[in-house]
Amino acid sequence: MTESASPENFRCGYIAIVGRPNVGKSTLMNALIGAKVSITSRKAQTTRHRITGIQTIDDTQFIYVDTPGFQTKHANALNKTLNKTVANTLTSADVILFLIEAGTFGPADQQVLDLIPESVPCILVINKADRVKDKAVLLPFAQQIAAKHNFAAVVPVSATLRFQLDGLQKETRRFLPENPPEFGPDDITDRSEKFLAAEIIREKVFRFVGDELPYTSTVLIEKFEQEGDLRRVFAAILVERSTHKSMLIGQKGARLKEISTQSRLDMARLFGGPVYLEIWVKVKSGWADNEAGLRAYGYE
Ligand SMILES: Nc1nc2c(ncn2[C@@H]2O[C@H](COP(=O)(O)OP(=O)(O)OP(=O)(O)O)[C@@H](O)[C@H]2O)c(=O)[nH]1
Ligand SMILES: [Mg+2]
Repeated sequence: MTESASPENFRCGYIAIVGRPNVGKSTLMNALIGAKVSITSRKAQTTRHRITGIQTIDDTQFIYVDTPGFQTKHANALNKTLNKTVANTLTSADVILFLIEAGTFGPADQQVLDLIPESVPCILVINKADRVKDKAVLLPFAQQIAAKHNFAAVVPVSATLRFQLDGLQKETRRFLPENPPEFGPDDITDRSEKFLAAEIIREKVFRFVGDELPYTSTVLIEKFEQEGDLRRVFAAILVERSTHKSMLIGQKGARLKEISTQSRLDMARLFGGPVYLEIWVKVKSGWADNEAGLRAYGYE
């Protein structure tokens, strides 16, 4: 063990990633830990759970907590729950990454900023810097936003291009307490493979089905088995109406096939082994006794 990795010097702590929907929180967390544990999409409201992404480098364990985008538009029960998740995550963090998009700061951003407790160090992360052609405008923008809160640092990044992520990590580390690691050196999340499997399928539904499908559709893993390296996953996508079901299944089952294939590939990559996947689409009302559905499967 090197001197810097001795238990006294080891740092470990919780880093909350917050911001309005769609600023790139999940993309950033995945880029930071180098694995895709949190799903992403072009649509707002992709993340619905608190998702932990863990990275251990030398003498530091970063425990990132990705959160749902803070909802300001609709006050339904789902959104209230999502917002509570964000608020709870903030108070238990050692450091907060407050994400915004380069060149944009609106009321939705301000509402998230208002939630951030003064007592927790907060880094202003200006994401999607790659979208700004004229980099000279970034500085005045950063200064203008930096004046709104007592930020511990301001870091422009690009999550997709992995620009400035090491700089962000260095800033973040300064605020982590001296603690021994909480997780194993190879752990990347505290979520189960079963949970991750459901999330991966939900991401494909988001990506391959247009805005017509209500975001309330959900994924249930009915069986998850492992035999040696092989995972067998039996999943159901629950929808509210039969029209939604045909939308998901597509012409001759083509869409469900695509969702299934892409999900299986992602799972195989993340779990590090072959995956057998069956997905059924079920209409929620009485779906438990209605096995009629189209089966899409694959084996590798
Ligand atoms: N150009 C560019 N696009 C990005 C960057 N980071 C994220 N995106 C895109 O922004 C969109 C939203 O990304 P997500 O990571 O799902 O955003 P989020 O903040 O987690 O969204 P919610 O979970 O819905 O709150 C996706 O289409 C990403 O590919 C970036 O650095 N540059
Ligand atoms: Mg997200």
